[in-house]
Amino acid sequence: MKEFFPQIPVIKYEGPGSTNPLAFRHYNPDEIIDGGRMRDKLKFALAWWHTMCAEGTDMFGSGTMDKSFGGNTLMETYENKAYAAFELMNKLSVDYFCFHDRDLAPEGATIAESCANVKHIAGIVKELMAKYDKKLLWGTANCFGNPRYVHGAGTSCNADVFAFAAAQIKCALDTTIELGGQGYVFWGGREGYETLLNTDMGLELDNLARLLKMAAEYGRAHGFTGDFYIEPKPKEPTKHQYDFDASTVLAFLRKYDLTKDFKLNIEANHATLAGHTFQHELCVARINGAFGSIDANQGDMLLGWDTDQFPTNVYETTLCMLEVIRAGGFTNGGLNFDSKARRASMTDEDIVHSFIAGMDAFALGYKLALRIIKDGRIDEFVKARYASYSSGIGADIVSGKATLESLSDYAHSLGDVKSKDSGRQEYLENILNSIMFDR
Ligand code: XLS
Ligand code: CA
Ligand code: CA
Repeated sequence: MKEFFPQIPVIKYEGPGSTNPLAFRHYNPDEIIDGGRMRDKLKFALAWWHTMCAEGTDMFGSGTMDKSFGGNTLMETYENKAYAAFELMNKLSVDYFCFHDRDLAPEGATIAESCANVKHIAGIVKELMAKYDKKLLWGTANCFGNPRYVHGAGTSCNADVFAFAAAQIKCALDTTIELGGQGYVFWGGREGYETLLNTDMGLELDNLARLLKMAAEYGRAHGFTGDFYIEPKPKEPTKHQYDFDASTVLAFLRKYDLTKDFKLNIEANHATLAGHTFQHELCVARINGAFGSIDANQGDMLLGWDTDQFPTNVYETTLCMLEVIRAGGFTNGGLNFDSKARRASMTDEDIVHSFIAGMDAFALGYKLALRIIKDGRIDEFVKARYASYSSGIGADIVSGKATLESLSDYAHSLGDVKSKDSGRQEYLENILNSIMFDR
């Protein structure tokens, strides 16, 4: 079989002392960590759209990278993307991948042709999955790129467009099931609005819920046992995306009784666009029993858009993994690199450096998160901070025994109360640094 990246070796673990740029220093796929192999705990996934398709175009210029992989026809190009993807995953010990229908295969003249194209490439992908022992983390449908979705898909003002989106989702879901996918993602794409002067928000949200319900019913009836996810994002492409952040999505899922089938796919860059930290969004998902999967990337804090950079900030990966551990680890979800090499990083080596950087940052973050838990000082501080709720009046509040009157009587008996409990943020930040760096 043709090799697409002949200059790239199989990337090996060489340990923290290595200066070989084509080696892992922290990700050691078969090493046991926290009771399992690192590769099974981190569940890294390649995002087909960025790695196999994105050519570095931006608003001001055309592509800087060639992702045709030597294909002479459109279909051959997409076939080659599949072969190249598995070669990369194999060389990088990335065990999962994620796709949109449109990344796998090009759109045809009709929905039937488009779906046949997806099924054709999925046939090749299925064989490659068996050959390389790779798995599908999640699939999704691109219901935002084609101009027909200018007003949204599930929230479009045009019922024919809604039906078209349903057909596309059915095909993408069938493909996900056929490939044994563990998840199916809905990212709102163009589900949002620009102005309320032309928008019936109530109807749009009701319709979006109808579409999700239909997808869940269809998936369950056709053997899909994985998780459906909604991926929150506050803005881009529309000014106001309906799936603004984790809390907004949870309210939506509860209103429409969708919590049984849907969890959250939290993306780091979307969290920061919403004005939250990545850790905040993960925590909201976790404490609401809705933690599902992660789109691993990072944004640029000086830019107001979705830059989808490979994650290298070890504070972020550490605090992220702390949340993942607290959530009990991944079940159907994993860490999908919804990330791309910068436009100016245009060589194949840059793709590999990007993955190594992201994977090492997460492997290191995982080890550091375990160290934080083992150290125990931060957890102990938090526990002690709320100790007043374990006995006396606090225990009555927590158990539901206390009433407004009983609390009023209690407060009157105190006469006055002062809070002298320091939050000790700097002390804790110093502990965090000490756990991360003092060795
Ligand atoms: C775009 C989203 C998208 C989803 C999948 O901003 O991150 O890539 O992850 O549709
Ligand atoms: Ca994403
Ligand atoms: Ca993104």
